[in-house]
Amino acid sequence: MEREFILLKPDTVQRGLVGEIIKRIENTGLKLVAMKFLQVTQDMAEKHYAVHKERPFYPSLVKYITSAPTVAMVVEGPNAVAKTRNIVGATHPKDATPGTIRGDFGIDIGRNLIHASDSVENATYEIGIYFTEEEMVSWDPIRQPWVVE
Ligand code: D4T
Repeated sequence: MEREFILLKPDTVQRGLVGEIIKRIENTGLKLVAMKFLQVTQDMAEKHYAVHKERPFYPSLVKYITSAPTVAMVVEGPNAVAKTRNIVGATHPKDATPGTIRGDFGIDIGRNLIHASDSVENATYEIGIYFTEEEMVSWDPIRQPWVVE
């Protein structure tokens, strides 16, 4: 069982695509365990993107992610990281396959709609920036036996 961290970025909220994108995540069968609507602070953005600190796009990335509200989510299930990254699509929307979120809704790498952690380790780190352990909801979706054998 894996936990994956997902952030619907400010462009998703500003464009009114929150419902559309959450629907795709829900449709996978992954279990929602936490969700909140929040404005990312400078401090959170610096922690989240610390790995990119020396990259030329870092200042604009931090400005973008803090520029309007976001939706943070945690989902859980077998292969949660790989499954989520697959439905998100390639980092640059121009390379993202049609049918993926970035492939269907994006054109610019600086407005790529959604973040999803690229490993279980990074998911754990990023969940810790956005949520407390107490905010993880323990529940059993009634559909679960029809989703996971
Ligand atoms: P995130 O982290 O947002 O899910 O994206 P990816 O995991 O797909 O991609 P990433 O970590 O390599 O990049 C983080 C973030 O930086 C933006 N970016 C990236 C950018 O604006 N210009 C660039 O050249 C790159 C490589 C987009 C995603």
